[in-house]
Amino acid sequence: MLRFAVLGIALAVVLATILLPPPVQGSHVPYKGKIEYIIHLSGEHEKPVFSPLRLLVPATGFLVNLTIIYDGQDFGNHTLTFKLKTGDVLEGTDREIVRGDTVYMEFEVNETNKIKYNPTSRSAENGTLYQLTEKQGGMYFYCIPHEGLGMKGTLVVGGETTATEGDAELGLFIRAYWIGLIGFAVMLLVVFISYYVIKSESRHHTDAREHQRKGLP
Ligand SMILES: [Cu+2]
Repeated sequence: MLRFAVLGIALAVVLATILLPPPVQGSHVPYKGKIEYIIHLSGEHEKPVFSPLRLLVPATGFLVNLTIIYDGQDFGNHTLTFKLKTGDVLEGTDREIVRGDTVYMEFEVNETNKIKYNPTSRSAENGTLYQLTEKQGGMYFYCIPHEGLGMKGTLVVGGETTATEGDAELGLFIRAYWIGLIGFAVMLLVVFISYYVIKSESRHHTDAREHQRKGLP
């Protein structure tokens, strides 16, 4: 009886591994992917700079996550201010960054020429839509106190690089691969366990028969 139960469970697990769809990870996420940049506020040839000064976003529909670290040469306070060609400054990006600070910014590159940005909660949900400045989807950022010293950078959306998008797809592929491999390992384990349980059960029967043959109670 136990043998059939174990076989049944083993079969169910094997069938479940094969037939059930793989778990969909992050299916609720509305964007295509996330790109993270760590920007250091440092100095070069006695001039303050953003490092890197060029942020590439592979395509629209990406969430951009910035970690801004002021750990470099002391130039007084900085800002990482996004500015449109119209002259409008993205709300909240004019905040001064003191040396030793780490500041986070997150925004969603929404359409071909728009970004959605929420300066307060770090979440792009319910943020404000800002028009980008160039046809390619570019946008400037600069430091208010050091703009004159050339402390400027650009955010470029689309066209320039597809490498990160490719990496994102590769990441998903690798995840699916591992899920498959773990599933297969679990299947093998179940088969081995069933084998040993059934084997021990038959030995048990032999013992029982031996027991009866000897005429023991
Ligand atoms: Cu500065």
